[in-house]
Amino acid sequence: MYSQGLIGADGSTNETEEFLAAFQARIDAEEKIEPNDPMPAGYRRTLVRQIGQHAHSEIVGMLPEGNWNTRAPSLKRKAALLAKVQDEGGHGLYLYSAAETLGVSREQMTEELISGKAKYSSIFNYPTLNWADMGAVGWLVDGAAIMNQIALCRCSYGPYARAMIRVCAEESFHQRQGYEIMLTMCNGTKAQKDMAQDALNRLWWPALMMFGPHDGDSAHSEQSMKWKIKRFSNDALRNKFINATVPQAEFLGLTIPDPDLNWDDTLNNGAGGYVHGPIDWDEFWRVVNGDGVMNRERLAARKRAHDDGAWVREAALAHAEKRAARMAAE
Ligand code: BYC
Repeated sequence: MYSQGLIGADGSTNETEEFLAAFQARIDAEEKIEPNDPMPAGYRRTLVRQIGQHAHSEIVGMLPEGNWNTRAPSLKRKAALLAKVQDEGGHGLYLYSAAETLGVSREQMTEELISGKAKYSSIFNYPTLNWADMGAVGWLVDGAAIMNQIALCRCSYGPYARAMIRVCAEESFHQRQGYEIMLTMCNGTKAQKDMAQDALNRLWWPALMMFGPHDGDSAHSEQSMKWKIKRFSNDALRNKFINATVPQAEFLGLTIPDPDLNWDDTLNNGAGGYVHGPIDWDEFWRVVNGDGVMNRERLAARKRAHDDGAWVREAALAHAEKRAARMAAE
């Protein structure tokens, strides 16, 4: 059993029906899968893909907000923003570590990011143009991230699920931090409230796109839900997010930029829910495939950071070699 779940050089696997059924039975029984457990190659591949993309999103996600660290309007705002951006870096590191437990190296993942081969969340390819965007990013982007990640705390893969618990605690603080910026601006001057509305107008649709394509167009959802990597479909989470966020916009006195947004009493077993207007999927795929406003700049910034850090990696290696030589001599 333990030798199964391996991928041959030609991409084939040696998985028997019995092996796959035994694995599915563990998933169905809500057992957590741990790094040394046997697992189908497809399960491992899906996790490496998703956790890798998630890690990259956290790391690239530091850039749009890092852009405002030097221009925060007060010391208090600056301290909170710095801490938030550092938290995102920490999330990236937990996630790279979780992916490493599946046999992929951090170097390989980094190479795939800076070469443009790996995906990361589309949302981070939009620019942050003014201070209100810091409020809207915290409120909407971290809000969408939590909606997705709360479900991931129950992911069947143990290291990913455990990483998500701490990430969610921090993201929920980030969301409140963003909402509080929006609240302050909406209670400020007319110009400030207009900035808040403008940020919502620009970031609403990209935030909805964070949840991925509609269920019928989502290549991986069905299998990922069967393996309990995903607990909810893309549309289900998007709808939960809209239902939670519209009342928050109303409290701010802001208008959701969707003329087709409608309440439907019959949804969610009679509890009701919003129905949203059409999402521009052409824009989504353009951004995902590298042609958004900020894609090139984001990758260039990551590459620059990697190149600038070369001396640290070299020094750490030289130190490790010196230490090993000293230990060998003792
Ligand atoms: N952007 O079959 P589907 C954060 C890709 S960071 C780009 O539905 P899946 C934060 C998808 O990868 C938030 N690509 O895929 C950080 C797939 O392509 P491949 C990041 C997207 O995996 C700093 C293809 O489209 N959160 O929280 O079943 C500051 C087909 O999609 C996107 C996560 O990564 C997108 N929006 O479902 C603030 C959460 N959507 O791989 C906040 C973990 C889809 O076949 N990830 N694609 O080439 C997930 O939950 C799932 O991977 C997704 C997509 C729901 C995103």
